Amino acid sequence: MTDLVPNTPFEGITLALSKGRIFGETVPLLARAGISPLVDPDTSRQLILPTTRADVRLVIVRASDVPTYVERGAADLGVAGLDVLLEHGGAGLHQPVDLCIARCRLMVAVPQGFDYEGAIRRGARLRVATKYAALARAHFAAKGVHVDLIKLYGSMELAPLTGLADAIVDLVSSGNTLRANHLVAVEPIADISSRLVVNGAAWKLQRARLAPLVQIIEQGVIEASKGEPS
Ligand code: PRT
Ligand code: MG
Repeated sequence: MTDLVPNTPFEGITLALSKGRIFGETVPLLARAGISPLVDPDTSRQLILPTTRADVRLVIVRASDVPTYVERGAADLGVAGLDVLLEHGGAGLHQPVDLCIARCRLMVAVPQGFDYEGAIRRGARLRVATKYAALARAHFAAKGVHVDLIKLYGSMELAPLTGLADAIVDLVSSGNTLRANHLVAVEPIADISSRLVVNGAAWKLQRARLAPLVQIIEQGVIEASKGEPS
């Protein structure tokens, strides 16, 4: 088996993934390509995971760190939410495949009963808590709404409940988290899914090395969308 001691040169392809929903939804796509991790990141503390293909390994990083690993060439490929790519900028990254996984929407949400439209009509200055400061700033600037952005790193839903903010900008999938916290979505900002990302320079210079794996993953996405069994 490939030696995975840190700093050991690895000649194969390195794919950066975050634990949790992206890992969970990417694994079945990779399995269609004959690639399965040999270690479960939920039970192991290992961050470099060998796979059933000796020439492919996975590295486990924070979701928001995937673009950095791929941009700087520490990983050849990565899987990142469009939210992360838009917020991060995505410069230097080629995005060949929409994996159509980890779908959700980036939304503006406010406490139930808060008159969002009225506040905007009155030209009120809104305090908006979010992890997505760049996306939120661009959204409200395009609407001509004045906002004080409050940068948070998680649990945005708590901000309006404690008086920290009037509104939040966050991802919504089932809507259960908003409901449980007496919040309501009032405005969509973007439809989100996860994308395969490739280092832009590597995509030009090492296309022959990377393209077969990208193609096989893309094929898996197409088959999955047709509901074909893996
Ligand atoms: O959690 P951690 O701080 O480690 O990092 P992360 O939140 O960036 O990672 P992770 O694994 O939670 O999310 C990775 C990616 O999954 C995101 O970048 C999105 O592209 C995608 N995704 C899809 C989501 C959701 N759906 C989602 N529902 N990411 C987060 N959520 C959160 C949301 O922020 C809110 O707190 O789930 C809650 C709402 O869910 P519902 O189902 O109650 O509406
Ligand atoms: Mg999370």
